[in-house]
Amino acid sequence: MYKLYWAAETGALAPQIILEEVGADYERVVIDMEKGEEMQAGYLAINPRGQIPALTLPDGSVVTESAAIVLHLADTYPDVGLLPPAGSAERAQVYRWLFYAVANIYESVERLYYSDRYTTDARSAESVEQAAREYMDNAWDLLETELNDGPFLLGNQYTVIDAYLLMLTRWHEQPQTLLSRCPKLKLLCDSVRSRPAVERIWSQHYPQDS
Ligand SMILES: N[C@@H](CCC(=O)N[C@@H](CS)C(=O)NCC(=O)O)C(=O)O
Repeated sequence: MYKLYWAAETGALAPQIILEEVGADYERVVIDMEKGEEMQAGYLAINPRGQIPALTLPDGSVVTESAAIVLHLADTYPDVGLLPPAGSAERAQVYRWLFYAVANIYESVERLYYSDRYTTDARSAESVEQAAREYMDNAWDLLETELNDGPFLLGNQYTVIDAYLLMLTRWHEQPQTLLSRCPKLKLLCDSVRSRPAVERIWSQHYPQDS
């Protein structure tokens, strides 16, 4: 059985969506971030970085990094078709945009919400945040110009990148503003959001939406 180390509204969302999509047997292990459990010894033994998510595989080994987790799960359940065939041009696009999202959008989320880590001068935290906001918006805008008609990044084929992008949009300070500025991204997010696997778990992360 898989174990997903989990907290609401975190990077556990995309892995959990993919666990649901593939029908994997998994246990959700809730880490209370308000109590700082992610920095306590028990969890640091799982993820020494003290970040959510982490996934333990049925053999007991640990995978951290949300993008690695979704790729691994898609590879483990190839018949579900959450990744195009290895070596295909379509798979390359999934890699391209997943790495882009991690390197640019997730990264700017970290700078925005953990600005103190990105400066040695507490007085400049606000300017780190402002730069992160602008960087994030530019990164989303570039993605929007590169998206096709959809509904998903690869057109009709739903893949792991779609769930990942939905997760990232929720961390924008004003997700509705973002999505009204980026209609192709909005179609993608609405299409992922309405999938039964996503419906099943959404309220665990965002009870305020129901
Ligand atoms: N690169 C990691 C980032 C994970 C991450 O930053 N998780 C956040 C929650 S969304 C977290 O645990 N933050 C606590 C911290 O960094 O101290 C991933 O993709 O899994």
